[in-house]
Parts: sequence; C-alpha cells; structure tokens
Amino acid sequence: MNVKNYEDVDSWKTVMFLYNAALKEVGTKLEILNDEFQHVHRYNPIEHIKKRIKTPESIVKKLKRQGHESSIENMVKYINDIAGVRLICSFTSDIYRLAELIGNQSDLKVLSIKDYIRHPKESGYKSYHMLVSVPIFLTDSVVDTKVEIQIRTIAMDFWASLEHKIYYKFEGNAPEYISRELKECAKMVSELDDKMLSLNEAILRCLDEAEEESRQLELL
Ligand code: 0O2
Repeated sequence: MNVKNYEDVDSWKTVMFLYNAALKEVGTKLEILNDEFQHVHRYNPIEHIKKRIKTPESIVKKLKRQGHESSIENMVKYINDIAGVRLICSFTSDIYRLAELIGNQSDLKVLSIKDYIRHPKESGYKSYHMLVSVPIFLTDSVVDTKVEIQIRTIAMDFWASLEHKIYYKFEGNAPEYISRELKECAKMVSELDDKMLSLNEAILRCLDEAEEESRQLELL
C-alpha cells in the first residue's frame, strides 16, 4: 500500500475507521434481524455470523491481480470486500429469505448482487453475494461505506473454506485432477443441501399435520 507520508497514514486510518464502523453497523443490523425472526417465528435463519476486515496484504494482492496500482484511492474504488460479513444458514431457502430482508432495510443501499448459487463459479463455488453501502454518520458528514455480505449454507461454507485453504497452498496452480475432485465435492455438497432442505420440509409438514390432528381432537 502507498502509505508514504503523514497525510497518507492519516487517510489510511480514516478509511479503516470507516470500514470498521460499517462492519459494526451491518453486523448489528443482521443480529437484530435474526433476533426478530426468532421472536416472531421461533426460528433462527442465521446459524452464525463471521465478520472480518481484509488484511493490507490481501488488499495489495487483489489490486495487483486486478492490474491496479496499490494506493488508498484504488483500494476504496476497486476493492469491494474490505469489510466483509458472512452469514451461515442451515438451508438454501434461508439464503433467499435473508437476502430479501436485507434488501428491504431502507438505510442499506444494495449496489450489486452475485448469485453464485443459481450460477456457480467454474470452481464449483456457491454463495450469494450482496454488495451494500451503509451510511456512517460522523460529526460533520455522512459517508456511504461498502460492505460485502456473503450468504451461504453450512455445507457451502465447509466446501469454500477447505477449497480456499487448498488453493492457497497451490497459489492458484492446483493440478487438474485436484480441481476436478474439488468440483466433484461441490456437487456432493449441493446434493446434501438439497436433501437436507427436503427433509426439513417433510419434518415441517409432519409437525403441521400433528398439530392439526390435535386441534381436531380438542374440538370433539
Ligand atoms: P478472500 O481471501 O476470501 O477475501 P468484486 O469484489 O465484485 O470486484 P471479486 O472479488 O472477484 O470481484 O468478487 P467475487 O467473485 O464476488 O469474489 C469475492 C470473494 O468471494 C472472494 O474474495 C472469496 O472470498 C469468495 N470466492 C469467490 N470465488 C471463490 C472460489 O472459487 N472459492 C472460494 N473458496 N471462495 C471464492 P477474495 O478476495 O478472492 O478472497
């Protein structure tokens, strides 16, 4: 990163302060949504939330990969996931439900959506990405700050975390058979997700039927 003089150090600190604030704002919003869901529907769509700020090394690497010079200006302009929140859900249906709830939050602006669930990446990667901006209220101004929200199931997260580690070891040059095997694993993960979703739907139907039966018995 181009942090050469006091002025740059100052802008670096300001930028990082803003991303940290945005991460807190979005993280809290999502926790509140999850709590409200539990309160109203007695169900938590979010299994857990992970938050992170991208490391300076990772920012520099990504800028280089994109063909941009390392500068604070370029990082703010081109790197969308400096502040990142990952929502891990139980079922695929939770992902779209959460995406809709996030889209309905009036103070969040949805800048872009990448649906790697309906359109998986060549690697087999599946996840739902939302790039949002959140207003950060300062003493004398308001700054819209970008946060990337990745929403995925436990199974998708398991695959992505291991694949990320494996690829990191090969620095992107994994042998062909490893990429093929990883893709095969991604297929198994998708089948597992589909099976879990239909099992859950069957369980909910059984519970509804049992409830209806006991209501009918009470009426007799
Ligand atoms: P890291 O180390 O996880 O942060 P854009 O942000 O839209 O300008 P970008 O970054 O290519 O362009 O967007 P994209 O495709 O939405 O990917 C962003 C992030 O998604 C990546 O960040 C990964 O976290 C994750 N991701 C995308 N593709 C894959 C994949 O094939 N495997 C795994 N495991 N994760 C993936 P980083 O900065 O690349 O990495």
